[in-house]
Amino acid sequence: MRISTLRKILVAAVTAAVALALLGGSPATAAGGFGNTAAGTVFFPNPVTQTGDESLVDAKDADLPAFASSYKRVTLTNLDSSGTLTGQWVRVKSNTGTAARTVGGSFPDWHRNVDQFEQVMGYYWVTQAHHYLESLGFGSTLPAVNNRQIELRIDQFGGDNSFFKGNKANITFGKGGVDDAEDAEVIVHEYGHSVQDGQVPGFGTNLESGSIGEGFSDYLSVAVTDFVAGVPTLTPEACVADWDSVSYTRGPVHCLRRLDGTKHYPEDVVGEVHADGEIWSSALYAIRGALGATKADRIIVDAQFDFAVDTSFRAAAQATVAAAQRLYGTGAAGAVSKAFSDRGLL
Ligand SMILES: [Ca+2]
Ligand SMILES: [Ca+2]
Ligand SMILES: [Ca+2]
Ligand SMILES: [Zn+2]
Repeated sequence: MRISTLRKILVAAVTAAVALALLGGSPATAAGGFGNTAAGTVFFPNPVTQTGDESLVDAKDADLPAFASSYKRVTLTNLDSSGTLTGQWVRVKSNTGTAARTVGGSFPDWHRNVDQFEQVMGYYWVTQAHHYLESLGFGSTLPAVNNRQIELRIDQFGGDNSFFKGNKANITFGKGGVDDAEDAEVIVHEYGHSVQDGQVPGFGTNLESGSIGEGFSDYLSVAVTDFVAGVPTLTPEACVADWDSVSYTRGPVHCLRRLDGTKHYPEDVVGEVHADGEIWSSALYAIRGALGATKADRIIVDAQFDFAVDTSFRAAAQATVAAAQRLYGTGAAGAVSKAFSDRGLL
């Protein structure tokens, strides 16, 4: 499914998804079972965004001095008591390399040249993505979203690709070019697919619904990294996967895709979900610009409960306008409607 050597494809390995309603997450769901924390080292969200240096290169996974300022010691939350990367919202299930384990209650200060670094990244950023949704009220004032334990396989695929299988709660990260799980925006992109699948099991069965899946996942990757690492950013906020994309984009600014494109429906449709997803993501980004992050993201995520698995752009846009009306009234609905109609989606 590679459309060019310069554009990475996050393959949507859509299978006949069995909707496993894993409400409550893992077998160890007993209340209080995931109350543990441990320190760990991550990129926050990736070294290009953190330094503003678009000239950084993978250098075969070497821990060069140029990366030193990008390592950040953080607290991993929602862990069980095993000392492994097993928690309420994510479990790292890695079949190669040594599985990360705490030493004296903390995960050692691993850097990018060892496999355990990407494992810690995957755990931390999926958990942060879930925290972001909780911070918006999902699971309290709004319905719960993705209330299950996502399973990650880290550095398990030699190609420069990441994807999900089955019910999309099972994500594999590749290690081609920059290891995919060294970039929080790649991690959260894949998590975005699991969010939609959690809301509408099997979501994304045709071109337009699949494009919405890619566009939302790109959008969520920026929304979460903005929330956790803050804005303004040293690289363009609208740029997705600033670090992973150095391996396959020419620059000078490296982006897998962007949220601020000018594509218009239907004339810019090319029939490929990632490319066409930029029409959708730019509408979501415009809603964020008009209403602010919190209101926009409550509307965008809440609307998705009402999407059909094979929704059209138009029907999904209408559902999003309806969510804006329901949550914030006519003014917000008008702003959302304008974002979609400006792009030919309404
Ligand atoms: Ca690495
Ligand atoms: Ca990569
Ligand atoms: Ca970015
Ligand atoms: Zn994707």
